[in-house]
Amino acid sequence: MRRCITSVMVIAALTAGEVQAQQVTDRIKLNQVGFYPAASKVAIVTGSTPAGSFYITTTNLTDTLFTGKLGQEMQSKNSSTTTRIADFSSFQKQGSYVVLVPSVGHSYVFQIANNVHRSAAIAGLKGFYYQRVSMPLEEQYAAKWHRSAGHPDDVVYVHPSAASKERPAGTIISSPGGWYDAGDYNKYIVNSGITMGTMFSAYEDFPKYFDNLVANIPESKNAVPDLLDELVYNLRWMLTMQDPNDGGVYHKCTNAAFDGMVMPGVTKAPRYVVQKGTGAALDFAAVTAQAARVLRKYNKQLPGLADSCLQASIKAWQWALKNPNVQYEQNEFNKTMKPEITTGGYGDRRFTDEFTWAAAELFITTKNKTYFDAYVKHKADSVSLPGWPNVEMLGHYTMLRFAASLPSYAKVVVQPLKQQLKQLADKYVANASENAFQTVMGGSRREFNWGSNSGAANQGILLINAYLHTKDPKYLKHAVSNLDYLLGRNATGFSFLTGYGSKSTMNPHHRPSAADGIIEPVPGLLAGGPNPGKQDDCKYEFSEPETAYADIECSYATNEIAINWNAPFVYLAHALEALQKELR
Ligand code: 9MR
Repeated sequence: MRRCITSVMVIAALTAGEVQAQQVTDRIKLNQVGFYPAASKVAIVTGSTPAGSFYITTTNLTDTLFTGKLGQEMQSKNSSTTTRIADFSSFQKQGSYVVLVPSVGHSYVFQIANNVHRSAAIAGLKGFYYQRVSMPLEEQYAAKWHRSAGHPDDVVYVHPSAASKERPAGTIISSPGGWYDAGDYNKYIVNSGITMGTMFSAYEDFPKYFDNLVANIPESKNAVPDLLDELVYNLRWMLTMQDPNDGGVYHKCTNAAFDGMVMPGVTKAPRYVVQKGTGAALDFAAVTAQAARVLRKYNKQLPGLADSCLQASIKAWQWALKNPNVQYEQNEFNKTMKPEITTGGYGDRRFTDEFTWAAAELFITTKNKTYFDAYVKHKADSVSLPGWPNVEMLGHYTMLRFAASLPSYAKVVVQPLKQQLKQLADKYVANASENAFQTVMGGSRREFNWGSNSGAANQGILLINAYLHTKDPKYLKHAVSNLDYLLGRNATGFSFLTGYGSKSTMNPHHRPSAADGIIEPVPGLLAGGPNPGKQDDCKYEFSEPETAYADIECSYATNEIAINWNAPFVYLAHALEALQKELR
């Protein structure tokens, strides 16, 4: 299929609409960052087009390097959008190009290159640095987004909902550091849990890759990988959220109400730790158990941290055994307690998945059979994609990661788990061919919910895990389709990672980005993505499931950023960088 013709030949071949062919159009949706040379490469032409062919040309449109046929028109199941597929996978020459479709126009410029996602992947990790709460972000690391420190959180009040004998309401504790959760300025243990687990798992799955990855953060020169340095910044905050008297863990460190759209550090509203809960205790136990395992080899650089984590984990686990069903009930305690707390809920009602995850991490770290028994007792019969209220899969990933070194009594779980993982991955793979965008994301309208982009990224992680355990390249290929989705091959045509792509999220619901007076948003943050629920009541131009995205500050239901959405992006983008040589 590959052939070379000149622009003169392209133009000569055109009949109607020649002029549009010279103009950039967002009707051609593709990963705006680019493609690995050996990987599949797909662009999607939306709307109807009389053209039968498409061309890959140089960015000045003068040289055509590849000609392909557009696929049959498809009707998307997730909106009224119609599409035609431009597959140029066999074109492997490295460089910068556009896709040109007669009478439609040409796409944004993209690259074909090795390490093509490296910069975006590092930016995603650096996004966490920009969320750091209690330290100034210096210009040498933060560039033009440098800012002074946010909330010091060295004076935090125990809210009546969290009062205990040793720490009555109004007791002052110190809970500095950590990352802001999202566009708001609060810190939530449950959401930190899945975020940290996802990124510690990225490290455990690709340690050599991350050992060599530099993100230009203040700790870059120490002898700990930057990914782990970033995680330790939040881990140290998490440890302050445990009540040393009983091992219970406060649900969040928060304002009573959301701050205005101002810079961090500007507001001085009092901060509170609120009600302890089973979800917080178990997510904390899982993270600290995994941290203890991962950080053990950095005992010299981080003295005592691994040991402290393990002790904290066991104490939190024991608290959860005694308190197995303490839901976080903000609306309930607000009826009788002051101040009323109206920030994010992250209230979960079912804790079997948290028990499963924490048990798995504690088991792998300690090899104590009690935890294995708990893992088996709590785990569900089927496996499912993770999300903040559903963390069981993180435990399964960990069990499979250490399958080879499990004691013999525990090996019984390995084959069935692998089988279930593969079945779920196959279900997702099957969705891609039916999808008008040929991505795994979008198999069902239900996938377009609050934070849908994290679903796309988590599907990618699932496929990467399926690949790691089967070595079947189809899983890797389909994981790429979802990275493509996030970076532009979707019905909105947006690259959802701030700072990456020609048409990327510009107005995230993110207080620093809104208040810093800089046109470009803080880079490396993943927007929530299409969500027809429109819980923010903002004005949306489009409202079908896969198009219901508004790049406006107002839209916290589609355009906020959040650590639990950035984390799976970080995993997926770095995993593909690490595995790029294995792409077919
Ligand atoms: O990501 C959360 C989403 O699943 C929930 O539906 C939504 C409403 O409860 O809350 C989201 O989490 C928000 C949190 O409560 C506060 N910080 C911002 C989070 C992202 O919007």
